[in-house]
Amino acid sequence: MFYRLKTASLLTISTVVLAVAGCGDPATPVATAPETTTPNTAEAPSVRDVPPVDEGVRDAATDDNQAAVCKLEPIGDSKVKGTIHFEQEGDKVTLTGEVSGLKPGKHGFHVHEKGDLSDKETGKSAGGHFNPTGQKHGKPSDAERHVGDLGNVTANDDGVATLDITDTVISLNGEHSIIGKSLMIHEGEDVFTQPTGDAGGRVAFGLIEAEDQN
Ligand SMILES: [Cu+2]
Ligand SMILES: [Zn+2]
Repeated sequence: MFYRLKTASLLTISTVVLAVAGCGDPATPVATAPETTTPNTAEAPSVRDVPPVDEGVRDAATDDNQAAVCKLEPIGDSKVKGTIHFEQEGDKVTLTGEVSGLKPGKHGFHVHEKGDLSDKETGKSAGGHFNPTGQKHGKPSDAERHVGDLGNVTANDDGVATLDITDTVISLNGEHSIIGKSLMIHEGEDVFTQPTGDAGGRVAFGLIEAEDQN
């Protein structure tokens, strides 16, 4: 332990702080207190001073989001729910997940322009299809489409849709970023008519949130 005494002079200021703070072991003489307790007390405040990462202040335009998640909740008296994960790789976004409580068959599936889930009876608070480029409604594969046009999901006989969709128009970053927007599932099939595909009522929606991927 004696080798540590060599550093004691460097820790004089800390020793004073330590003494004032009363953090030292009362049974330990002042001269030896810093060698055992100063490193801890010097580190603890700096850890506490690091501001926590606040997901709410992420800037969709400048952030380098690689992953996002959306928890879908039922609208009105539907029983539709699920969790969708988004992963960005280059300009590709892959959506995976499961949605349950659906009627078997196809259901319109879009990113809508607002992340406002306040209207749980109709889902209208989420606004229309996310369309930052001012184009017409279309299929996911169409050159002209709303950025939010993801086509349909298909539920099996048990009412479960398993998603594995790749899209290169939506993004988790930049002008086409869907972070903070909503994901919407409709009662009926998107048949790609204008203006929004005639997919009928809204049965589930959720906020798309950036996720740390560590
Ligand atoms: Cu929609
Ligand atoms: Zn659309």
